[in-house]
Amino acid sequence: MNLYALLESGFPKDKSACAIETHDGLYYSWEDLEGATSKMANLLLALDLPQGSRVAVQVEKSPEALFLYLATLKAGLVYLPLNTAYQAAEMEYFVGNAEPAVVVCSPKNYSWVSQVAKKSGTKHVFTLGDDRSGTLLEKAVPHLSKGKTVKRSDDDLAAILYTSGTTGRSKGAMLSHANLGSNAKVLKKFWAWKKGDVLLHALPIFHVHGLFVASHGALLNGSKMIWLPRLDTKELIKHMPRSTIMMGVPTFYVRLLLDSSFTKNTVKNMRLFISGSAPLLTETFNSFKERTGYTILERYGMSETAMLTSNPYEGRRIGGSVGLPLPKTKVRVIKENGKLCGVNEIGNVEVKGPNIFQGYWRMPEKTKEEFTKDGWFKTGDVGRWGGETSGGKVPKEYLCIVGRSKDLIISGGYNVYPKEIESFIDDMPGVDESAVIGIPHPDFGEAVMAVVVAKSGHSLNADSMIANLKGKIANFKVPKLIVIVSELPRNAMGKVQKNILRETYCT
Ligand code: MCA
Ligand code: AMP
Repeated sequence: MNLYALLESGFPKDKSACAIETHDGLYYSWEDLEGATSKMANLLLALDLPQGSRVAVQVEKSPEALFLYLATLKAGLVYLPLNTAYQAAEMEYFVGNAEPAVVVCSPKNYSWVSQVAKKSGTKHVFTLGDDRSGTLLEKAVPHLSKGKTVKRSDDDLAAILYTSGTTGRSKGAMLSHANLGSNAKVLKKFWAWKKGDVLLHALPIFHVHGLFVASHGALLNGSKMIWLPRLDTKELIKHMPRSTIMMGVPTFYVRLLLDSSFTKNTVKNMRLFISGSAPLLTETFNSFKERTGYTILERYGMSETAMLTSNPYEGRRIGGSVGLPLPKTKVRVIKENGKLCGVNEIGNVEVKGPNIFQGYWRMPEKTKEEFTKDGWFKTGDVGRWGGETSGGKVPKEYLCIVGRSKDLIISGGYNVYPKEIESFIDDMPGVDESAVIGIPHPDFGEAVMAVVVAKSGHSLNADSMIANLKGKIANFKVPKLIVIVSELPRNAMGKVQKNILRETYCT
């Protein structure tokens, strides 16, 4: 079934009801949402693209950007969202790898993005601004505001999400209509979406969390969304009294707690706070409970799998645990020798279920490596069942994520792959070598740090290196700190010992 048809089955009968309210006071009814989605879908259909064609989108958050996602589904094409922070070199890689038939970018980026797109053979480049400007909407105007949803089977691709994955360069995780649809249905029930729910939406819509978990929930439940372009604590506090659900990365909760105007009164209408994408510190979990009386529900997932586990809606939510496997999803924790871990034993987390992706785009070998022979996906996360957190004893059915076997930094919910940053730093003049690690950060949870060795006879300046990197890679990947050293610690095999660097800089 086409995922759009599934989502549409949840839209309310009263089409004049509000589907989206924006921060600047605009109201979009369900009729507006369906009409704009159909117009854009009909525009895409008029391009007469072969099945499986990708629509790559790098635009600022707006209701129209969400309608473009829905239109791509409705037209049976494959949606490929891209972080707005990506710069030319990053876009060249994604567009070159995915070879989209359509690219949609912000009007302000048209000159360079269209160059990148043309280089990869993309014929159709549209623009879409966050103020309803751009050629996409202009070209969609003459099209009908009604139309059939293109039939798609369960295994047909709905979206490709680029992720650093467990190793190597960014890979496109291929998600089918059924992968996303099954997860949306499970979450609707598991989190007890109700009539009258209002979702406070301040996440970006180019990742699983904001695009699928949050938006799908509201759409499938026919619920209104209060649509904020980005995290702005004051705006969250302003709109929260009229909302019932919020989803955020841990930084959302850290920042809310720093604001003294965030009180019990702010949350008086809320029923559910959900956190994910990165570990929520038990300190934040406890302080939030103390301030508001609410227990944050933490859940765990990946781009390749959508949501895997969640603390319960009814029942005990435990700080430091990501909860129980979701219905239909199987989770196991495995020792290095392939045996199942017992309670409180640490091992690799592997998963199975209808939500697990179809593989990495054009990387069959990589895909094979990431699955076990008996079909379990290796998450690259390290966990245990039960045990103890600072909140007390954890029941044996609850999963705790204790680390990662993959060399990955998660900063404010964004993944950063150290190898990629190291290669940019190593290419800089005067640099001999570098090692990138994650260090604790009070706001982002983890922050990127680089330890760099200069070539002999050269001197390096950390500040100018940071400034230089800002022009080349997405800002969230740029190290917040660069330290210049005379050499990197190495083991007998000559491998850089990042554990020693972490011990040195993480305290
Ligand atoms: C912005 N900066 C960052 C980050 N965001 N640096 C490191 N990590 C970040 N996440 C940079 C800015 O460019 C700026 O740099 C400086 O840090 C301060 O920015 P600030 O204005 O404070 O940032 P912000 O605009 O308030 O954004 C912070 C944020 C945002 C709200 C945490 O990053 C965010 O919305 N993160 C959510 C990511 C997300 O949705 N992840 C879900 C992935 P300068 O000072 O140089 O200009 S999906 C997923 O992980 C799975 C499937 C799951 O389980 O959900
Ligand atoms: P991505 O594939 O970019 O969406 O990132 C997925 C990764 O985020 C997972 O493999 C975990 O390492 C991490 N992650 C997501 N949710 C949580 C959570 N609640 N606690 C700890 N790590 C998480």
